[in-house]
Amino acid sequence: MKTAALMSGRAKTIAAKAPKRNDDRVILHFDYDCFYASVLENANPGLKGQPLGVKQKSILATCNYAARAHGVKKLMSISEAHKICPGLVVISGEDLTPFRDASKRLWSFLRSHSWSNRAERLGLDEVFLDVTEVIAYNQELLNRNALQDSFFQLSRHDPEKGFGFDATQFFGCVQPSVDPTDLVLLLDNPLCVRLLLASHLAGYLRLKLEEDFGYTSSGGVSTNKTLAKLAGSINKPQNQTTLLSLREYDVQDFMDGHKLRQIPGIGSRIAQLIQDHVLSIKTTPDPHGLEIGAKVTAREVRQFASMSADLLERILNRPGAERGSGEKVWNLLHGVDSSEVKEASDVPTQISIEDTYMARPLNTPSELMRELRALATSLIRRMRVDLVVTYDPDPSDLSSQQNTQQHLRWAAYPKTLRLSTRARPKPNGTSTPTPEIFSRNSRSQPLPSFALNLKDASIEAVAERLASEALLPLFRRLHPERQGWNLALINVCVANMVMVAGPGETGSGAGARAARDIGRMFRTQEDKLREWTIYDNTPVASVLDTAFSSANVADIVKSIPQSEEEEKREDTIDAMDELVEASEPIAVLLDSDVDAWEDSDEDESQRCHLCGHIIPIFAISAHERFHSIGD
Ligand code: DCP
Ligand code: MG
Repeated sequence: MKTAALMSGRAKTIAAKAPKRNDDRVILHFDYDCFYASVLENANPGLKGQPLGVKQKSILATCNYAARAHGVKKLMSISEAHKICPGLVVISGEDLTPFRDASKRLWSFLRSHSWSNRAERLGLDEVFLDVTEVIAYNQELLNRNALQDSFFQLSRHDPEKGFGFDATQFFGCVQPSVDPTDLVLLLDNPLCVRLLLASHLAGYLRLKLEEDFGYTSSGGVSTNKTLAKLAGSINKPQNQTTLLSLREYDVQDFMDGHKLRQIPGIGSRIAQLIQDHVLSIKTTPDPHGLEIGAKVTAREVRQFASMSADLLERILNRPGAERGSGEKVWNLLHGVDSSEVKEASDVPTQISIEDTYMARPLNTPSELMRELRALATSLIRRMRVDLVVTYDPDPSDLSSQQNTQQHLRWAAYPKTLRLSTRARPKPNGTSTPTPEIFSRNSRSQPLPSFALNLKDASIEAVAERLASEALLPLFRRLHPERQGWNLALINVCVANMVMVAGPGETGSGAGARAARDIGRMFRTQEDKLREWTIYDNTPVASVLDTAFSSANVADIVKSIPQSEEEEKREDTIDAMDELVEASEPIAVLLDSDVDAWEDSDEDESQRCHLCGHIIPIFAISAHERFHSIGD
C-alpha cells in the first residue's frame, strides 16, 4: 500500500527507543480568537472592525486582529501600541467577569458534544474536547457509497440531530497535506476516517460558536491533547488543522520542527535546563523568560548524543523536581501524551484571587491589611457566585418559605484557604531568577467556618473577619517581620472542594446513592481536577477602606501565637462540616474526607520564570501550558 511504501524509507530515522503513541482517542482543541477583545466587541458591536486593545495595568492583555494588522501585539505596552497604531481603541479588561461568563457559556455548549463528558478548559479561552465516542459511532454509520452526502449524528437517540457533510474531503487544513486523489485510498485506514469525521465535527462546532455565540476560533484535531493544541496553532485565526498522524514520522517531523518552549507541558525552567545541556553552556536566565528554550528544537534535543528519558531525568533532577519529568518530556518530544481530557464539572477546583504591586511594593501593616481585606472581599464574592446555588424550598416546610435567604445553599465548598506572597527581587543586581525553582512562599489552613455563612453575614463582614482572623495569621507565618516585606504580589485561594448534595438527596434511596456516586466521582477526579485554575487579576485596591492603623495590625500580627493556630485547624474542619450540615437543612456532606488536610509548611509553590507569579505545585503544568498559548 502507498502508505506503507512511504513509511519504509523513513522509519529507520526514528530511534528504536522512541515511545509508542496511542492513537485510539480523538481530541479536539479550540482556542477562541483574540478572546477578551471578542468579548468586548460582542458587548459593543460598534467596536467591530476598529483596532481594539484590551488593557490590564499598563499592557495590552490582547488586541483584535485589526490592531494586529497594524503591528500591535499581545502584551505590548499601551504607550508603544499607541505609537504604532494611533487610532487604537483601548478598553479596560481589568474586570474578568464578562470574560469568565463568556468562557463558561462557550464551554457549556462545547461540553455537551463529548459523550464521555470530557471537556476541559485551559485558561478562559481554550477547550479540549474528547470526542472519541461520538466519532466511533459515526464511523460505524459512514456509508462508503454516498460519502458526499454523509450525515453526522450528534445524538444516539435522535437520528435527525446532526449535520450533513462531504466525507470525500477534510474540513479545514490538513498537516501534512493530502492529495485529494489519495484520500480514497487513505479512507481504508480507520484512523484516517476518525480524523476526517473529527475535522467535520470541529468545523461544525466552530461554525456554531461563530453563528450562535459570535466567537471565531482556531481548532486542532488529533489523537492527544498536545498534538491537538499544537495542530490548532498552525493556522490561526479562524481556521483549523487536522494532524494526520497516519505514519509515525508524520508526527515526529511535526514535533521536531517545534522549539522546546513551544511544546505545551515543557515549561521555561525545564526548557532552560535541557537547552543548557544540549548547548553545553550555563546561560544566565533571562529575567523575562522570553528566550528560554527558544534556541533548540525538539529534533536537536531528541538527536543529541545518548539522549533518552533517563538522561532527561538526570538533567531535570533538581531539588523539588517532579519525579518522572524525564520520561514525560521524552514522550512529549515524540508527540506522546496520555493525559486525559478532564471530566467536565460545574464546580471549579479552586478559586484564586491575586493582585500585584510592582510599581509600589507593600511594606507596611496598614497597606497589607487594606490589601488582605480587598482580596478577601473579591474571594468571598467569587465563592458566592461560583459555588452558591438557589433551590426551590419544600412547599410543606413553612419556615423555609418565610426566609428567602434559605433558598441559597453551597453546591460545593472549599476546605482549604491558602495565602501566597512574592517579594520584589532585590535591587542589588540579583534580580534574575535564582536556580532553585521552589520557594517557601505559601501557607494554608482550613477555611474558617464563618466564611460559609450565607444567612446573616454580608460579603464585607465575612471578608473583614477572613482578612483579620485567617489571612493575617497566615501572612505572619510567612513573614514574621513586622514590616518591610517589599511584596510584589499577594494571592489568596480556596481549594479542596467538597460537593454538597441538593434537596431530596438526604437519607437512603436514589438521592443518597446519587450523593455517594458524586462523592466517589470526586474522589477519583480529585487529582485530575486540581489543575483547573483561574487567575483573577482584578485589581481590588479600589474597594478598600483603611480602617486599621499600622499599630493595630502590628498588634494583631503579634498577638496570635503559633500553637493557637495549630489548635484552630482541627476545630475549624469540624466546625465547617457542622455548619454546612446544620445551616443548610437539606444539605448532605457528600465526601467529607475527599481531601485530607495538608499542611503547607513544606515547599508547595514554584515561581513562574515567565511572569514571576507564584504557582501552587499542582497547578504548575496548567500554568505553563497557559503561557505556551501566547508565545
Ligand atoms: N491573557 C492575559 N494575560 C496573558 C495572556 C493572555 O490576560 N499573559 C488573556 C487575554 C486573552 C486570553 O487570555 O484574550 C487568551 O489568551 P490567548 O493568548 O489565547 O490570546 P487571544 O485569544 O487574545 O489571541 P489569539 O487569537 O492569539 O488566541
Ligand atoms: Mg485565543
